[in-house]
Amino acid sequence: LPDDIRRRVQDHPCYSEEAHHHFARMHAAVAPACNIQCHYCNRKYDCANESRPGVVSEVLTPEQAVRKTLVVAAAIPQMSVLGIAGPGDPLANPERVFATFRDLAAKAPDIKLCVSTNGLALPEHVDELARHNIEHVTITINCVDPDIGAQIYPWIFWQHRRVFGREAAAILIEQQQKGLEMLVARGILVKVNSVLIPGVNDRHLRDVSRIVKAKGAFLHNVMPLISAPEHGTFYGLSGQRGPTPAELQAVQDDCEGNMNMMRHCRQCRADAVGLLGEDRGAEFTREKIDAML
Ligand code: CLF
Ligand code: SF4
Repeated sequence: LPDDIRRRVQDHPCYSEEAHHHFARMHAAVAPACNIQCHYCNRKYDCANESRPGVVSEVLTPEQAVRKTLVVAAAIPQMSVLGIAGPGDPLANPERVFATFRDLAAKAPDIKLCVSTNGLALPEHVDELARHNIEHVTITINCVDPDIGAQIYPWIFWQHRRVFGREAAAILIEQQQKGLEMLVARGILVKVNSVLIPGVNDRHLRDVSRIVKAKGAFLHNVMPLISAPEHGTFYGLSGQRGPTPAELQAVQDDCEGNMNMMRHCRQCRADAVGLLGEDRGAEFTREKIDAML
């Protein structure tokens, strides 16, 4: 890796397999609203584009989020990254997200800031992300074909109206690809998450991987659809199952020829705290933080 990229990934637990043994991240759940509907989301749970969909995170105000981050950073010295990944879409809540970033950058400038989005509102926010020195952005890209997208996204909210079906998917795909290109042009590292949905996009993710790599994405993370009943099912389509571990690995292997694959994702909660795979969120509830201060 070139030196400047190495410097940027060496303490980010998601962007470097090696770093995840040594560095922790926390998520601040400051983003409740969403601007699209994914079939795999029932809105009661965290955004499944980045997070574990079966859990409900406590939404914080930006002020509460900054306080929590400072408390966690003092308690967990390996905590290097503050990510915002839900419970809805961060860029559907831009005031809350950027207020959090602004305040945190002033109080704890060493903490890296990270954000994950479905991409619909990304192009209009790229400049502001760059101004806040965000060096890591994840876009969830499940397809590059609107016919496949129409099976994943029943609607989007776009320019003050609801748009449905293939037209909605085409707009979402266009915004995602444009956002990706704009981020790469500004030197921001982009990770692409794809939710593997058997029978819907399993054969298509190789094309997604090839295209996002060609546009300069740094890393591709193919995650399994979690469709156990307690996590919500594939809403609108009955009987949709998640992939088996073997199916997931086959698709990851298939994409690998095209680009760096992330294989250590733990599908974190929108309020996760700690090393990947470890969740210390219960130690830092709002009540406990209030009691500590
Ligand atoms: Fe969070 Fe995501 Fe940033 Fe990481 S998580 S916003 S890039 S700091 Fe990481 Fe968790 Fe997988 Fe996400 S393991 S769900 S990839
Ligand atoms: Fe749900 Fe996330 Fe999809 Fe929005 S982007 S509908 S919060 S899974």
